[in-house]
Amino acid sequence: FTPVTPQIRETSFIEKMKKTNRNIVVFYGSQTGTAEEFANRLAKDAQRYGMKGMAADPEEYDLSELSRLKEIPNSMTVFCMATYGEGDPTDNAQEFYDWMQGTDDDLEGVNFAVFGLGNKTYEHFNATGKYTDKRLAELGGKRVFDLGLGDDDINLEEDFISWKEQFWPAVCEFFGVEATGEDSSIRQFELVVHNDINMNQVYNSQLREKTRNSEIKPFDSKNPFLATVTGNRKLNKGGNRHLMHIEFDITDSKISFILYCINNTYTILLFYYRNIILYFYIKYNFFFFQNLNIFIHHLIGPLKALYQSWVLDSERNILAILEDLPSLNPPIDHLCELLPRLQARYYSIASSSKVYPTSIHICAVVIEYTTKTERVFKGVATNWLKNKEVTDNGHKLTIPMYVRRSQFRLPFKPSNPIIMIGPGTGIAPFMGFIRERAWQKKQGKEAGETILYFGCRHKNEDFLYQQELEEFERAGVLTQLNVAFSRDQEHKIYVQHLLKKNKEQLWKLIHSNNAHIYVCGDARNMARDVHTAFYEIAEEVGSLTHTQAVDYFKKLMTKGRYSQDVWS
Ligand code: 2AM
Repeated sequence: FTPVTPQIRETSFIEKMKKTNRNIVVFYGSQTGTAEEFANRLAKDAQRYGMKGMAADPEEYDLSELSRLKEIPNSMTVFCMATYGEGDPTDNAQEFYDWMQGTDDDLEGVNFAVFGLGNKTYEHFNATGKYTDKRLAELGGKRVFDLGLGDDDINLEEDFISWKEQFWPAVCEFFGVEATGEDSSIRQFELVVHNDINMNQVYNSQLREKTRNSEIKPFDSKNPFLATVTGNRKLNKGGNRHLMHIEFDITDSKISFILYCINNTYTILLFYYRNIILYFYIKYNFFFFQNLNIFIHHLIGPLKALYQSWVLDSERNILAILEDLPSLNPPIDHLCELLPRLQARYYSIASSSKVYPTSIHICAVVIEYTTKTERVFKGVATNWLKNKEVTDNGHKLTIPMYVRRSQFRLPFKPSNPIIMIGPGTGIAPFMGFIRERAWQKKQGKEAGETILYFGCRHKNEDFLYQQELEEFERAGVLTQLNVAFSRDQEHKIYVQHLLKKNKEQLWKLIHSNNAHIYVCGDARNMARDVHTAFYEIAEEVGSLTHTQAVDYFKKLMTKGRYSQDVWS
């Protein structure tokens, strides 16, 4: 498949819009691709209303030109902005975000709308979308339609569609235009049959190392480092799951990890490219379900409940839909357009750059289960990683990756006590923390109390890094190792139950000794229940009211003394 229009680099979006005769630009702050996909859909929708749109990565354009948008008649800009981590913008929107904070440009005459992508299980729900909407208005921009707040915890796709359904009529009214009623027919791809082709020139999904023209620029999502896999082992002893520990060699990468990683953990990112999508499509039988909306939203119209149960709850991916609805027979070029780009995956780093400066370790659980329609669902990234065996026959297996900075880091002063809570693979960053504390101790620094709360199903099955943890405890690096085995007895024992048991000690560490709390793992249940346990401790031992307790931990968070690295 060949893209219809060749890519031309142009950093002025205004010039590009003028040259290509467009009047709507949809910028996306996207980390995992959803905001990017929404932006593409909005840009495409525009032609239904006789307008012409383009989606754009803010990192690739000079956003300080925003005030010039009014040079284009009947123009507007839309921002699809995802919020990440502790209310942060995505990497590709960081520069734009900084610009908004610092600028006093006059945006009078610039028409805009914002759709935010967030998740209610996180404290700073949609902070970036809210800020963008507020700031553009403060600078004098004209809000054409109200801010949309998508919640990924429930159904982000539905939130987006509902917003979009009201957004376009508002835009039409604003510009005094009417819908043409025609669906877009412009294709991004076209099917070309090549009869005579040199197979050596066919992309076979192997990434080749690019010659880097700048030694200073760090590796990033658009320019990943190809790291060699130097270790891959199963961590659990039994059970039918596969928990893995993988090691990558980053020698020669000059990765900033080595330069900046003082007391920091990092999040590692692995990813793929669009080109191998069909390969995965066949091999792994996977797909993001949201994209199917484009297909079947028209089919089922208002029957959202049916969509929820037949597609989402039954986890039917594109392949399953095509199998189960044989009358759906989309042309392959159209299908290609609907397939989302494979996205980068983030993992917490389980190693410390102090101890292993040239390697990075991660720990992850391989996703595999049977869906309601009796199909086997295999997580793409974890199954891909699982099969990355270390071979010594001279053929090196590599993985494209880069490292991004994370807020999740050890306290600046090694003497501060730390309380780490990480059940399951939530242990990963703490292995890095503990190794770093061991290193600090060896350097003669006075390390404060180092307390770990880990949880797993069975002592003899999935007690990850058991041997290492017990050795750290014996050596006095880990001053307390608490493990909750949830299924070794009749009733469940979870990390928060153990926290409650040690409430006096914990409250003293937090309230009087300046302890830092870290929570890593499942966001939806564990992180919330742990939070509640801390409220109860503050109420029971510290005699605070519930409101005071909530306030107390909110303050700890803003001071960076209660950090979470959680996922749902
Ligand atoms: P379970 O699967 O037996 O319910 C790592 O996944 C560990 O976290 C498992 O032992 C799991 O127990 C436990 N876990 C599940 N839900 C939890 C929750 N809400 N809070 C804390 N731990 C939880």
